[in-house]
Amino acid sequence: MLNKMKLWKNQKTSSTLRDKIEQIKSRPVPEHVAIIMDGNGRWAKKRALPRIAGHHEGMKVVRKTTMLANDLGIKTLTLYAFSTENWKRPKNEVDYIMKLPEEFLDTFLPELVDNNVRVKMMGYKDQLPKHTLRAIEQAMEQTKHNDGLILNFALNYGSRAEILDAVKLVLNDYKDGNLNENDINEEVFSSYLMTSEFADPDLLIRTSGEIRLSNFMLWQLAYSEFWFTEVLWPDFREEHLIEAIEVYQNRQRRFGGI
Ligand code: V0D
Repeated sequence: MLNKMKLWKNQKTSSTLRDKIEQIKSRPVPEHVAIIMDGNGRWAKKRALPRIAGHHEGMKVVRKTTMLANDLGIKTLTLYAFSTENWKRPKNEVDYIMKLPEEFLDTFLPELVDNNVRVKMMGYKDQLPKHTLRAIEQAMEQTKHNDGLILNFALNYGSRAEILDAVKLVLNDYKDGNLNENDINEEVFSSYLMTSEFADPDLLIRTSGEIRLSNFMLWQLAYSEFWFTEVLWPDFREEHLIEAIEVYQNRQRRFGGI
């Protein structure tokens, strides 16, 4: 009897989840969602586990989040996986993190291919270990004809450096006579950023209770909706992404018309 109850309860929860997905899809879905995946270390500490255990758990959440984003019809999912500041962490932790793309892709690349997901990366590639970059470039190559969700990993990314590099590129084009001062506007400047191929994020999610941007997509987030949660990234579930999007859709409905 108890087991039957459990079964019934589970079925009920999963059907409301499906209902909510259908509800979300009947209204405008954010085209570009960006997530700062924070709280892996804290998740591990709470369990007296090494920090790397939190990163590993966080990697599994990337998979689930990607699949749901794809189901919802989100066009681009940008995930902040590693910042230019993260090199300051202990070497063994950085070494471990740099193996995660390989582990992730060894396990999930076939599933991404099956689900028409296209893998991309933005960030400074030069400092990345060869093995990390090789795995990611292989994934980008193998998914380049997919036209479903774009899964964009921000890896060794920093927004101020990105903006300064864009300024330098602008100056170069100016110096070479390819660009006039009066032609430089927001749209043109955007085209010099690493994100030139993407629309600006409609929705930013940050987990783990920190209410700041930490040098993430400063230019691109100028008009985005923000959704913050205390939930640690390894504890982030379908229901949380759904809630964030519901909040986004309600804000759009209330303020979008004015
Ligand atoms: C650690 C939580 C997947 C954030 C998620 C190298 C911190 C798990 C990837 C990944 C990381 C990156 C590129 C790719 C496929 C997978 C990843 C890093 C960290 C930084 F093509 N998880 N993940 N990359 N963590």
